[in-house]
Amino acid sequence: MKRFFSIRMRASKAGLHISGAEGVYDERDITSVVQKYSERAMFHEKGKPDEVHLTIEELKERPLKISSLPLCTLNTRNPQAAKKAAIKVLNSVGITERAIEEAFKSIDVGITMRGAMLIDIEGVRLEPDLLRGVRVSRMGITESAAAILSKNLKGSGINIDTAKEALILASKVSNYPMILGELCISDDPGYTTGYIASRAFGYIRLPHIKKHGIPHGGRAFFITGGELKGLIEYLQKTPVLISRVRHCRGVVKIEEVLHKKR
Ligand code: PML
Repeated sequence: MKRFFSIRMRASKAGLHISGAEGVYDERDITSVVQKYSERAMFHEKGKPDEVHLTIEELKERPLKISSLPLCTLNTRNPQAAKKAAIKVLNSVGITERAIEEAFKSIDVGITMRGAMLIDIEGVRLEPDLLRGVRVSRMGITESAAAILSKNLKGSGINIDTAKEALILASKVSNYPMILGELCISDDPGYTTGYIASRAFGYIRLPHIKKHGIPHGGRAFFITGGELKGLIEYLQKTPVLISRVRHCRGVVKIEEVLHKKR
């Protein structure tokens, strides 16, 4: 059986999260990934960390193979428009406005969590550790799928690690039936594109969801009835590999997205 390794990095300063990265890789990629992750940890726009944790762990379980979510970018031009679009799309998969507002409000508080919030459709926060959240782990992409994804994203000018890694994470998350949707805003001050994700509409990038220079962000998973323990176990522990890539479109209007509900 082929051996796979989960490689994880998290960097912090004075106990505060600076950056993180995560992937599932072949044994032969370990040294180059460790170098890439170390560089990312040490040269981050949020500053120099005083603690970096790198974990290399062989997976004992064969990874579950899934498809990526289809991807598109909305033509949003400012935070108000991006928030309005997020509410419209997430609302139409059954998430209440109250829950979506709770996610935006918690992100706006400005405490960047290492992991994600879990919010039920009425807006109640359910993650066991409200400061850390739940970090999604053990996800990656096969070499052939990664080549296709890079080619597809190149066409839209977004062949960048940040977008690819977020798509891989969102695809793993949305594969679990209890997840209705996700909202994500980067905590990098210079990265102003966020996204929403759901099985029904795929991965929708939201340019200008925050103003340039804002140093906080966050992730919220909107969940519906089911056992929390099983969900957290899946998010943290189940190894998942993207082995098929769905279509990646360029810039679209919200009407085109809502029209295409699967
Ligand atoms: C993060 O993981 O820090 C957020 C990434 C958001 C990526 C949005 C995109 O460009 O598709």
